[in-house]
Amino acid sequence: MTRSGFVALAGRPNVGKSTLVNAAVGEKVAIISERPQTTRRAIRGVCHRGDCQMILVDLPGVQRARDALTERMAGRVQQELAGADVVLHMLNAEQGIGGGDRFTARALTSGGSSASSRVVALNKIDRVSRARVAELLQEALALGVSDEVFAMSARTGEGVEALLEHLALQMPPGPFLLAEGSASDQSQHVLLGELIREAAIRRTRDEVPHALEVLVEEIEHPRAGLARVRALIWVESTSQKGILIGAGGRMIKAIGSAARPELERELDAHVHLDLSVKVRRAWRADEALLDRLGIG
Ligand SMILES: Nc1nc2c(ncn2[C@@H]2O[C@H](COP(=O)(O)OP(=O)(O)OP(=O)(O)O)[C@@H](O)[C@H]2O)c(=O)[nH]1
Ligand SMILES: [Mg+2]
Repeated sequence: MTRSGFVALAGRPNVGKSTLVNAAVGEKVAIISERPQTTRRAIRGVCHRGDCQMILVDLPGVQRARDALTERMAGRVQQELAGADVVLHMLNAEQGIGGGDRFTARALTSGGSSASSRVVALNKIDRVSRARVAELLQEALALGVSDEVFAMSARTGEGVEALLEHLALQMPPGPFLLAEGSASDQSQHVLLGELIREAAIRRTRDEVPHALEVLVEEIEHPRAGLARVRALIWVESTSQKGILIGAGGRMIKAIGSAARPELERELDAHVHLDLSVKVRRAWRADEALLDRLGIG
């Protein structure tokens, strides 16, 4: 008898939710960066353990909504948490447990889900001493989210398998929900756009990472082994556009060079990448546009 279900990942920005999803799936389905609020969409990553199919739902970090974009992100988090078989609350050992984690813990414990359907993971234990891990595990228990607290490092892989095995045991009996060969539910256009966005946010700072979005307009295969990808990077002001293009076009070239190997791996072809930067004022407040981008 097979088992299957959804595990939704809750936690502050930057705790390593997307890193864990990629580790569980065994390929890159979600982008990762040091900048908080990297993830904007709910991404379903497929993970098989024995006769169990787990669908890990990577979610944006919980935060205060400031505009239509972040409001949609927060709304989607609530919806996914309510619909999951198990909620995994992730904590960051490097930063310690703070107000943001307690806020999430309260939201999870008041949400009507039973304690048995919640699990806590203390991530980034590669950054702290064993004694500190023991201390943080006690603090994690005190959050009251779950009695099941796992220590792990999504980066080194330590503790990841034990966590996944535990999660798999929580999945209810049922047929597989997604085709066995698929790694995620994202369209190729969205995934390629995300890979380009990752290259761009890793090279920018302050408000710029939050102000940019990438739209893949066209993926062509002019001949076997060659793909042509045309993408637009949106920013919100002309000064941000200047930053993204850079002196003599150096920045946009660097973003393209960093993204191209990722796209090539994904498309299994040599890639011609045509990137342009466009100012789209207040796109984060444009509801119709956010619909088109599939956010929320
Ligand atoms: N040292 C260490 N770094 C980690 C670990 N897991 C993730 N990171 C790093 O932490 C940063 C944030 O990781 P993400 O996976 O993007 O975090 P997230 O929770 O998805 O963040 P948002 O999408 O913004 O909510 C990245 O720089 C990762 O490389 C870990 O176990 N150890
Ligand atoms: Mg993320």
